[in-house]
Amino acid sequence: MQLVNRSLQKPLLVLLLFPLLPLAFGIYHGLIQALFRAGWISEDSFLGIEYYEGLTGHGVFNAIVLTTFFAVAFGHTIISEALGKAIPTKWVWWSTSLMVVGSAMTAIAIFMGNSSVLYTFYPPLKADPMFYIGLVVAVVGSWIAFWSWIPLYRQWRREDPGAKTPMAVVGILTTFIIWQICTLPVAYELLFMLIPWSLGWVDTINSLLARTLFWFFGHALVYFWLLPAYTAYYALLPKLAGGKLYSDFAGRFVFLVFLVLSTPLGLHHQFADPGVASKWKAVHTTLTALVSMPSVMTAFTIAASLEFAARRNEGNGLFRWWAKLPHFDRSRWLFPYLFCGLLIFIFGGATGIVNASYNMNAVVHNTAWVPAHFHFTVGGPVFLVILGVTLLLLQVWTHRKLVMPKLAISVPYFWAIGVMLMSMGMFITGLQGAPRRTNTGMSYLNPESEEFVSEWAWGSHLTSIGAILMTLSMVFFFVVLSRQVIAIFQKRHEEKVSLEFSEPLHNENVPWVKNFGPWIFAAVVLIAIAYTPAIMQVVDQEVVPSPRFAPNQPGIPQ
Ligand code: HAS
Repeated sequence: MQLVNRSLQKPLLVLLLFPLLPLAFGIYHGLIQALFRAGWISEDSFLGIEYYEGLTGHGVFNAIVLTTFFAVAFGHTIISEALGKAIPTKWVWWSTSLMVVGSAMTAIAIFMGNSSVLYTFYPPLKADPMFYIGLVVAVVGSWIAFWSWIPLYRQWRREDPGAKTPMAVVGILTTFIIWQICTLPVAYELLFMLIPWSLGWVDTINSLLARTLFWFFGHALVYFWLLPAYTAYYALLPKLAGGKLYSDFAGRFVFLVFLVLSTPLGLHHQFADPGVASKWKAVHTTLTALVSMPSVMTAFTIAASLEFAARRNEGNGLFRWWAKLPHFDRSRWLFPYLFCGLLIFIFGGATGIVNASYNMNAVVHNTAWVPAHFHFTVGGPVFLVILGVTLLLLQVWTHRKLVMPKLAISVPYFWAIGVMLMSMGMFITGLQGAPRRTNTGMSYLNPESEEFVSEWAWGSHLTSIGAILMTLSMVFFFVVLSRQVIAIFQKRHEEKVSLEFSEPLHNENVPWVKNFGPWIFAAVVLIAIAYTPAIMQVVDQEVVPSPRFAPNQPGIPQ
């Protein structure tokens, strides 16, 4: 495959490297939170950053900024390499610049200290207008990237009408079609509700409508995070393992089912909210159960692809073939990033299914169980694929081989063990009733505090040990990354690196998974059915005016 447009190198480096700066803050704050909650350090360790301010940064930088920049960078690379099309540099710069400016505005608003609204920005928590405007600008930047790919894809289809769209392109276009659909409701929330309210143009806000619009976007957001990882699993992992993708049809079907089912199920985040009838929550619960199916299919398809690769490499036995996978092969250092992510995701998926059960959700909602679940998902496969593929894309765009493959291989293993311990600790304390968040200055493990809960000690200590290992893993990652960046500027060792896409073992030819059109139509119809009555019910309710609240002073309007 040919990399067609080297003029994209600079914006691509910006997309890959810029979000790693705020990520470093996000990682630091994650560690501090865990140690503080376990009573190992005092409030002073937050370095003057208030708990909710840091938590807002942790969520926004790690879960929104990093993931969006990565998805766009991965998308540019896939469209360039798999379709062999030159993306107009002008559009890439426009998109990248808006994303950088928007993210910087939001970051400044967070660090000004008056935007501690968390990544969910639920009213009546109110942020500085710059927080919301920055988010809008960044999202528009990501849209422009997607729009620049559409004419290239259509041109590619016209040139070769019978050809199958490459799997990586199916994956990345599905990701961005979902993104385009799901960002519309949150754009409405931001433009017509939160921004006028934060500017003081209107006095009141319908908090329940804002939450509903947020989750209309918010659950699809998790698939916007996940699907670039699935793109790597289907398009890169089988080849990396030394084999082939077990079923071409399964991959295409999985992405297209996600396209239909990712959005119309956000009410499963609002089971505890009054004001939305149970029957609509039940519809969303059913759709949530259905959206687990493409992940279950992925588990089987990818496991079969890995088994095929290992047996090809003389692996045998029921489980012994695992040993024949390239877990520590320096020339295939990316493998453990993807593989460890899959292992972690087994637990992320199982706990997601617990969350999705109406009754069991009542036990775990708003407890430490929920962050444990999402560190097994967005902090597992999603994050490890981002780390590994970022290193890969740096090589692709700068023509430098990875300089420290041995250290790079240690990163996913330390991360995986760390995230397992951290999340296990939070599962335990969550089931014991530990809340998901805590008030500023409150560690439940300070024996001198009135809030001291001795039963949560064991799990919280486990969480802290895990958080330390995760931080260590990130230190290793940043060493590898810094060394790689230095190599880019030392103008030597130029060596072409390309994305190596997997071949299918079974190359089924199923016509109804060839076009996006019918699936987009089905998605829009299903969203209309699942959301229209629920939103009408929320809109019809009388708005109870609420003053502004700040999380660091619960109960005290600001
Ligand atoms: Fe979730 C809350 C339900 C998946 C992220 N989720 C969250 C939040 C986040 C999040 C961030 O129903 C917190 C939001 C907040 O701030 O309040 N989630 C689910 C369900 C799934 C699920 C049913 N979540 C994800 C993914 C995420 C993510 C993916 C990020 C990327 N989640 C919920 C619910 C809540 C929730 C409720 C609300 C909780 C509350 O009360 O607040 C499913 O999609 C999961 C399906 C996954 C599987 C796993 C498949 C396994 C694979 C690995 C195979 C391994 C191999 C390795 C091949 C069924 C693919 C080889 C192995 C061999 C054995 C050979």
